[in-house]
Amino acid sequence: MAVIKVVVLGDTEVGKTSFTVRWTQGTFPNPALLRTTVGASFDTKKVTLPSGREVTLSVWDFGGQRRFSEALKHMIRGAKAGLFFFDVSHLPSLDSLYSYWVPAAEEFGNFSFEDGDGTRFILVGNKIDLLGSDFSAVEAEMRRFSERFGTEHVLISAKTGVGIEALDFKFKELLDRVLE
Ligand code: G3D
Ligand code: MG
Repeated sequence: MAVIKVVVLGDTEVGKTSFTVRWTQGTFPNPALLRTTVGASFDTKKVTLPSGREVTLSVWDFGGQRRFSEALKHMIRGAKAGLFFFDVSHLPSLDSLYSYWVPAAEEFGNFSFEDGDGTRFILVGNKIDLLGSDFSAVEAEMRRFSERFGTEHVLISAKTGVGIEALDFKFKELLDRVLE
């Protein structure tokens, strides 16, 4: 079965590990475990795509600080698709996607957003459980990102699980398109 490398990119503390664990194992991780993430780690997940095709995802979650750029380079190289993660209750983490994580994907992963590689990524706004009921401002910001880079976007809470099923489905559709 084909193994597809997937990267989860974004600042520390935005919830990448919480999401990855929940997505691949179905549980919200114990906080004590989160702190042990050092460098990059990966989990695998067998999925059936909407087309019926079966693939194994190796989901790479970058746990290090930006300064560990050698590890980051290694992690991004060879990835076919990914998620750009930010914390909706802390918008500087969205700015970091523009200033650091998108350029890192272009430099280390040979993705070109000008040439349409945005279709290989989904922008994920995490922690909507902290946001109250008015998502319009953050949705406007997410649309702006998506229009610029050609991604799709979703709102989730890795903590409550809201939105994860929708993200899972969108991502499988994405994989069917990019693996053709
Ligand atoms: P990272 O892997 O991107 O660095 P983590 O982020 O998954 O380690 O999560 C960072 C902190 O955010 C953790 O809290 C985690 O429990 C919390 N978190 C992750 N996702 C959500 C979410 O959807 N909602 C809320 N409210 N919190 C979330 P601690 O306190 O353990 O540092
Ligand atoms: Mg982490």
